[in-house]
Amino acid sequence: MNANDMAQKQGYGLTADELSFWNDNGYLIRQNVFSHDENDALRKVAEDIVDGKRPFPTAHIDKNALVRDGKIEEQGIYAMHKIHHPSCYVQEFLSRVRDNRLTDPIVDMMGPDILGINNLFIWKAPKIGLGFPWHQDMFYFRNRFNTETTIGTWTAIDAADRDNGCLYVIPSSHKNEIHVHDDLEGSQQKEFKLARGARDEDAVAVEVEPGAVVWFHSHLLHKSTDNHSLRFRRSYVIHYLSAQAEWAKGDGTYRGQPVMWVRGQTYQDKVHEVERDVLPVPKSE
Ligand SMILES: O=C(O)CCC(=O)C(=O)O
Repeated sequence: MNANDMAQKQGYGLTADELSFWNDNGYLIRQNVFSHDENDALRKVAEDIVDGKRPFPTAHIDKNALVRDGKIEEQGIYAMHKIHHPSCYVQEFLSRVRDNRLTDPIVDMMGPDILGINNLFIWKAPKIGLGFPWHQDMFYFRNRFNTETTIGTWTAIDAADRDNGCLYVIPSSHKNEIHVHDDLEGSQQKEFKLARGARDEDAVAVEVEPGAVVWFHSHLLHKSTDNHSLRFRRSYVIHYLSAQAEWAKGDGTYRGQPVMWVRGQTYQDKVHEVERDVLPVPKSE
């Protein structure tokens, strides 16, 4: 039996050392989780969406803020910031969201019943790709869900390093409460706010090869920097929630962004979603 077969048989769950690192630091990195071909296939599907070759809601396609604000002119993937919720409409992305290589570790971190609550394919274009300021994902998610944590996975489609805008994390900051997040001036993506009190001197740069995955706790302070290189820095980010979580407000009749079943059971009186395929793209789009 080769190493891959062994992993399949045993699953991709955490080793005792990984679990201990996760508990202490609030993040975890694994290299070589996805192959070059797997990443390239996803990148191609994302580009087909931008090129209009795949049906996709235009409201979920965000251009780079500098292009959006007319400060520079770029076209196609060079003009892109992200596509939002691709797994709701595109099977290849849904399969990635449900891939055991991402979700087996999450079972060990937060239990067997898992929903997907957000996902985005990010382009950080050469020279103009904008970084994400220090933030904690729970600052955003707590408006929708009552839960101890959500868990993010960040897959490197390209190599990520200090030059092209890799992630930075502050180890153990997942033990912090949620910081105040302040508005920023200038051309920013709509979602960008800055966590007050996060210090660059406490940060670790997460430099990784294509195919690596970073798991991160939703209280973990993290950021990424602008892309100063001539290379793309693409990533696919997915956020997961335990199906034991509850809606922060009301009964979830107003859900905002779609919730997806990923694995395990779901519960009628909690955040609930049944196993289903991708959604049809709304006609008005
Ligand atoms: O990919 C990046 O540059 C940062 C992504 C991020 O911080 C997030 O999705 O929360």
